Amino acid sequence: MDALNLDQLRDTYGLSPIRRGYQIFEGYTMPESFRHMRKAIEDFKVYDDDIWVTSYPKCGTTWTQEIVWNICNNFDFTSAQIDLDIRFPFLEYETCFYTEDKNLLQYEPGIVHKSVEIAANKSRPRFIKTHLPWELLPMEIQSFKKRPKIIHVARNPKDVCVSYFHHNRLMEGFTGDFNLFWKLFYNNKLNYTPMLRNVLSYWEHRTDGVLFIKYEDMKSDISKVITQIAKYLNRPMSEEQLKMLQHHVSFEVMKDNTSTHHAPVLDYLRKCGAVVDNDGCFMRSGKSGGYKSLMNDEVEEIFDKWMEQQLQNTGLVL
Ligand code: PPS
Repeated sequence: MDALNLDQLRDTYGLSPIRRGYQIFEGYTMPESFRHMRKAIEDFKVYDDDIWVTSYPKCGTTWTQEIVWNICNNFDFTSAQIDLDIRFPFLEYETCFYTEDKNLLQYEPGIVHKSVEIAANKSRPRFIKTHLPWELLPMEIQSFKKRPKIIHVARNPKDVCVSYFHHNRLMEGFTGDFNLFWKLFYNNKLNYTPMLRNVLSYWEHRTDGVLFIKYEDMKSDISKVITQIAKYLNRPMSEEQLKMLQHHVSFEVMKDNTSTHHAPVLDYLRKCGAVVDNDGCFMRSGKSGGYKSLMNDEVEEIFDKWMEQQLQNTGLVL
């Protein structure tokens, strides 16, 4: 399938009232609406005491955010009941779900529209989530003029692809099937792709103070990763606090914790007509290796070769 066909198919199955088109910025595919806020993000004022969680979508961002926020907020699980999107704003939310339609904007829960401004005006220390690659971050970070804490979480691309497929049907108006979706992902037609280039853009900066963690390590030993994050953030914690946090961020507990489900945004997207999978939920399966439910051996082999090629000589294993 050639690139032109894929562009057409993406526009047939991947557009909605909150997704008008796509455009390339610094070699990364983004919603075309990113052009409205690129300058504001480039010029975004950064503080040394900011705490950023960065990731390619579906790598464990929400999980990491909940851990980081609680470590930095004295394990105050009562205040943690406030919606995560408010506690820990998503810098480019407005780009992902863009509309100027006043009929739709009336339903916006005050989190999405003007997200750059919302993040800028949070009280310090600010907690900021972004899926942007290093090359599209504020210039003050790229130039090391400011040195906020940056925690990047990565995940195996096959699981990411499957999780992103469900996400696109839940939140981004994608009406196609997985057979089309993986080709769009693999051929860098989806938001924030090329995925591995995005991840590597942070991997390359792990010696410049970026903490790089993996979803798979969180699955296999969450207390070890929580301890690693707390150490990076210079926040000592007791054994008891560690145990409480471990419980609070377990999949079973987070699945019932509506403050981490993006419920207000999902409600808004539903009203915008962007939810295709009406039975889906944000906390979906929370497994490593779950990609096998949708990805056949042939596609898996294509992904394995692609990963091997992209990651060779980088030292990164996903
Ligand atoms: S997003 O939309 O990009 O912010 O999504 P993100 O939070 O990065 O990733 C969502 C996936 O992470 C899973 N998740 C968890 N897994 C294990 N334990 C916990 N606590 C947890 N919290 C979120 C979530 O279920 C998504 O993965 P899939 O494979 O779709 O289930």
